[in-house]
Amino acid sequence: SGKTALITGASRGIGAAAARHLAASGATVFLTARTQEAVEPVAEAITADGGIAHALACDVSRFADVEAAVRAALAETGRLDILVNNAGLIDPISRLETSDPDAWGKVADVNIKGVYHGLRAAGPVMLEQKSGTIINLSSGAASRPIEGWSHYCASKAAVLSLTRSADLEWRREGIRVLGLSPGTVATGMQASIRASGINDYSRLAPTAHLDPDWVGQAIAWLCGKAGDAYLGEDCSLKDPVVRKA
Ligand code: NJP
Repeated sequence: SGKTALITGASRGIGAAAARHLAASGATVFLTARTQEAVEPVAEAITADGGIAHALACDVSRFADVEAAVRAALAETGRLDILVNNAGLIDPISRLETSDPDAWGKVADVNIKGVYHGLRAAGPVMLEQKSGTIINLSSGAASRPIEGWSHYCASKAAVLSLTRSADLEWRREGIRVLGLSPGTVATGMQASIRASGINDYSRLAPTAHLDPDWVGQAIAWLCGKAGDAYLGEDCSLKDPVVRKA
């Protein structure tokens, strides 16, 4: 494709799968996670398969890290076509009354602020290019409560809301911002959910889960569609509050 893609949380799970499929489609991929060591093997495997992959350390809860990752991609390829705001966590799962306020805030820092940081760092670059696709990983948990997941449900609802705001402001400038809610995917996150034993999700058999590779494929497919093939929740047309022309 000749495109440049930045994927957060690409050391495993959905992010790693998305990076593999984006690289297979011809994109130069920048894989990020909190440490370079965690993400390096995934990048090396992509390179061994003939792709172009770079591994970077980037804690999405720190804006300076996200900005630096965007700058690194720009320095190498001169552009940024795709951002997958994928990094996220659910631990520690806990009922509200026993939840740890610091841990609750950490989930908000990664799941909500991390996505905002990605939008804030990539947005100006894509606006300048007048093109780009951003995919934010939300969840079905955005629209319903799940016992023990108050932090996660709230954060994923915020991701959808951020997606709507960015899409409203940027779609006319040629940038698509999509939210993806894939369902129950067989990754390390599901292992945490099973270990918590707190609700029905923890009893779902691993065979009832989606393969993260399929979700990665879906992400690459969405990114490959032309700008007019907009897929996603078309909320911005319902009752938009737009800036004055
Ligand atoms: O998660 P997992 P998934 N800064 O645990 C990274 C959503 N989702 O693939 O730093 C930067 O395998 C971490 O890297 P490391 C979900 O909410 C999932 O299942 O090395 N990166 C790792 O690469 C999330 O938004 C399901 O620990 C940070 C990655 O994030 C996304 O999909 C269903 C970080 C997590 O890998 C990927 O989830 C659904 C930080 N501060 C939505 N903290 C599902 N699995 O069922 C963590 O609807 N990471």
